[in-house]
Amino acid sequence: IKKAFIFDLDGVIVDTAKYHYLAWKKIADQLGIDFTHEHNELLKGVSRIRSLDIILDLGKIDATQEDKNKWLIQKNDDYLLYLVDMNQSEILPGVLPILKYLKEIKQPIALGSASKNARPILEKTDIISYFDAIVDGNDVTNAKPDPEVFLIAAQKLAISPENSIVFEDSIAGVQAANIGKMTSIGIGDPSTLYEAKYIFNDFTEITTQFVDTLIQE
Ligand code: B16
Ligand code: MG
Repeated sequence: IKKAFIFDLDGVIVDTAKYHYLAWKKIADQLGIDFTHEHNELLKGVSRIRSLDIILDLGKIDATQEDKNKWLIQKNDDYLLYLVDMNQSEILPGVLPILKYLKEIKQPIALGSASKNARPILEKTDIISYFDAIVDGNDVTNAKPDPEVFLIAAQKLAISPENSIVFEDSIAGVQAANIGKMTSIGIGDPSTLYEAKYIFNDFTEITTQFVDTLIQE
């Protein structure tokens, strides 16, 4: 049987979550908004525009569309600077062996990311060829926790949602997978990702045996 293995990008394949945080933090500091790592959890998996709104809400700031556009551009410019030197060494531990294993056993693989920068990141880290389908922030209208991004990914792989498995580091992404009736696998802190069906601290804890059981489930 074939299952769709759908990977989130930021925080699952690469640790770009830290770069998103730094770029947002700079804007929050400029605006005098207290923006902690805890607040940042709310931004994971969330679109760029929605992220800015969440930060402005934290500071109870009412901004014009013009200002918002300016900050959105600044955030992405700063974020892209962190990506300039990115290479395969930034792939999180344990991810590559699982991608290789899935390829070896001919299971379909997709990317399901909210990021509009997903393709360049997959190219820089030299793993784009593993993906049979790529669905990112440029392809969706509804952000996670809406399941749209994962549903399109499964559709592109011609696999039903029930036979789809989603690896996610964000609360919004785990909820999106659950709402889409997919098997959710949380990667990260169990105290934030408790809604996931399975939770692992990172990919080094995911074995090929576990992958096999997912396929048979
Ligand atoms: P961009 P993922 C998400 O990617 C990030 O988790 C989230 O923090 C970010 O705001 C969003 O992408 C948009 O990213 O600004 O690059 O378009 O986790 O869904 O892969
Ligand atoms: Mg993520």
